[in-house]
Amino acid sequence: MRKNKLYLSGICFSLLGLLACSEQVTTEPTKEATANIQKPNVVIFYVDDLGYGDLSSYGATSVSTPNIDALAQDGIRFTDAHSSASTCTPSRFSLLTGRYAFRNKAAILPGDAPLIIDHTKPTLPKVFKEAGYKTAVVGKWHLGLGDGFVDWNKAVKPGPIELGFDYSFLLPATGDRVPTVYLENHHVVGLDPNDPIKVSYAEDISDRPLGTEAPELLKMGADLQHSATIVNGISRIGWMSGGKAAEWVDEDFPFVFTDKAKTFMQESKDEPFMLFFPFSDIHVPRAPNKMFVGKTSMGRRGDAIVQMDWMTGQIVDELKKLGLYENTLIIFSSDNGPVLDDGYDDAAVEMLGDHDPSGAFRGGKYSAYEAGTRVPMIVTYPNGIKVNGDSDALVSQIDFYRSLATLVGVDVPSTEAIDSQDILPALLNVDGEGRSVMLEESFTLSLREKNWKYIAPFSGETPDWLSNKTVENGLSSEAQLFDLSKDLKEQHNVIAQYPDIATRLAATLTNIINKE
Ligand code: NG6
Ligand code: CA
Repeated sequence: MRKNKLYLSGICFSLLGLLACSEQVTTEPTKEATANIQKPNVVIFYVDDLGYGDLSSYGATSVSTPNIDALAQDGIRFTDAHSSASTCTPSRFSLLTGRYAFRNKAAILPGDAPLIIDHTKPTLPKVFKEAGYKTAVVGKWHLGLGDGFVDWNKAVKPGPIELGFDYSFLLPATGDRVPTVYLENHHVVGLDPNDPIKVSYAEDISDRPLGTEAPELLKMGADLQHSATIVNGISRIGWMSGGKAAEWVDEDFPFVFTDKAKTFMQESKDEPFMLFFPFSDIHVPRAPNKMFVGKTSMGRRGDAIVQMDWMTGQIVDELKKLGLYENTLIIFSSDNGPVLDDGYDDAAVEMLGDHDPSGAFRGGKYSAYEAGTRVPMIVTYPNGIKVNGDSDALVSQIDFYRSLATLVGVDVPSTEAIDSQDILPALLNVDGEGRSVMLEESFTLSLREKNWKYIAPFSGETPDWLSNKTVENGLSSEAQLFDLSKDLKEQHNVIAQYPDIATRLAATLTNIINKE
């Protein structure tokens, strides 16, 4: 059984300083004491496919992200922070479970996949609930729903509610996958019972035109994979029929999602809350609202970054209006590295100019190289952070689980969240220590140890769509070793010079794999 600990936050930080607070008081609090303690709210902004170099606070000059930059000014800007994987579903799986996705064979999911997290087991939102928090997820899900075949006309479950979120408002899979409807808690929003919705990833059941048949209806062209059912002038992966009244309009996302998040915060302002806010931006299809069109010279992808920055500002402003900003720990990060062409003719490549979405790193989304997982990460918490600035601590999003559990005073047994480490000191102080070793998931596995980066050999078959991509996936049938202290861009495989280091890192990787 877990034991709740009293974790001093808020007031305590200003009175006693950080050190006193990171040492937890292990006695059970009295009722009066608990009433005096203001537990911090937690907001996790989780952008889709945002690269290390995509923010002005991380060096971008072709796009300006003032709202996110203000967070960087006010908190800690991490320079060696990582999503646990270089694709979306595995990263989200690890963030919410504290376990590597390979243990669950979690890969990119179709839009009708069952929920891949076991709802009978502990999860990050359940940790928050145990600490007395209200919890919500608003935005892109992509972790599957239901336990097999989903009937979208009935209650869709298990899903986030069963995983420990009190409220959920979802884009069920990705913007480029059907169903193109919102799911609020267990139900599709605005569904007309006389027009039942059906979804298939196996056969064409579409009652709408397809991208392959009616390209004249499209706002932008797409590859074959993204050329099935057309909704809102955008062809998608998968087929859908019915549900006409429930269709989303992609250009409305910035308002729809921020409104839902604001409402949740307003309704929860008197109790501690945790809000997980995964954006649909800047994943394809990029369809920014007209308010943001033309705001950069980079076309749809750049404008989607501006839109995402605006949404971040809206939510932070609401926290400020509610008087909650000081006592809220905000984490801003991305689920994987950047990609330009991900299936739609949105001119992301042609209009890039001299913008470098990967920053100084090699690769991008899907890649075993650093840019696959090294992403922007900013943490603010005015009541809790002692020293602002840049941190080069090695941190992984898989560590949110144990770090946030410590923050809210919940003990996590060693059998739970087995891959997560408590790195709360690094989240609260520029000098706080991060990890000594860190695993990165892609189509293979890699291991970081300080300046060393080992990439395990890949023996599987690279999917065609991945081989065709311009992004360098970093896969090789031979093991690779890079010294990032001299070769940040992973150009020189030095495995022949340092065979012992490679052997040691490979052994550490095997130990992690065999952990359970
Ligand atoms: C890929 C899609 C890509 C994107 C990705 C998921 C093809 C050819 N490509 O399979 O467009 O949707 O899945 O991205 O279908 S992620 O960020 O959610 O992992
Ligand atoms: Ca992603």
